[in-house]
Amino acid sequence: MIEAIEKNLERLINTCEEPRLREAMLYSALSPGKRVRPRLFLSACEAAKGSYDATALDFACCLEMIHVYSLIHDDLPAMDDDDLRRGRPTTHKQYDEATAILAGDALLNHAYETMSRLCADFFRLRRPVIAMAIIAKAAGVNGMIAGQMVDLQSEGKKITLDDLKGIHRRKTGALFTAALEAGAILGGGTRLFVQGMAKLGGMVGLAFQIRDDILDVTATCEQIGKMPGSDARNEKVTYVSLLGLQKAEDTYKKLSNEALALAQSLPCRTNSLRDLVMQIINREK
Ligand code: GRG
Repeated sequence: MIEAIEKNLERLINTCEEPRLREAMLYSALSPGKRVRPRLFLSACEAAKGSYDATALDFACCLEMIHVYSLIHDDLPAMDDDDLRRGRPTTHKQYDEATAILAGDALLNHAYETMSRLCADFFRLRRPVIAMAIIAKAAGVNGMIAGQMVDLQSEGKKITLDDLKGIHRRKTGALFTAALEAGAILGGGTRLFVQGMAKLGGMVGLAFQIRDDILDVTATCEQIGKMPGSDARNEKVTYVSLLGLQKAEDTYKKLSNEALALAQSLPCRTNSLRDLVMQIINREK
């Protein structure tokens, strides 16, 4: 699945005709990421329909392009100012700030251009339109972008666990939820199935983010492909800084078990989603 996602990402980005822009987009998108969001999308589609097709693969790559844009912009000096991502220099370090901003903008726009083309091709079917609307909302002004705004505003401030959950829900959880919800919709899942998937996405997204908070203090640079300790350097409140490492681990384990139980209770047509949730939960990088 990862190979298919990466090949298709390359194909979609290669339609960009401007050489420097295309190179920076390819550099950022094809660097070794885990491809969690597109895999969740395709697994949800498989869970509903038994398989995925070329349209679903394009949709999944759009989610990854939106995610990569958010990483490029998050790493910029105006935001988290990071030098390393996925074990390589960040896009503004490899190129320059202007190119990184444009590569991020270009990936975001290319995602919507691609999804709207798919919707137009399927104009008699509502499912792709609904899937695109769900992804757009999750990435948008009340989703990931809002989460990032509040996250930046909260640096160095005292916030509560509920505030932190709100940041994680929008900054990280929104795209996870959208991946499973939109994938299940494109796969033709029933309303109840889609609701279950959305709930699972929220749980996996929060668990993933708590794990990220933990890895930032326990992992090595080689393991996570970026400098550990960046949360403390940026004075970010995290599960670890609020609860301490042990309680953060306990919360993470509890939430992971609940997510796994939910994944097991959903009537999936294939095992790929359950296996992927297990992999995400047990991740070491
Ligand atoms: C710039 C609008 C805007 C949003 C930025 C994604 C994000 C929001 C910031 C990245 C910083 C961060 C720690 C976000 C939490 C989500 C997260 C853990 C992102 C990294 O995702 P992975 O681990 O990365 O899936 P790979 O490289 O594997 O794709």
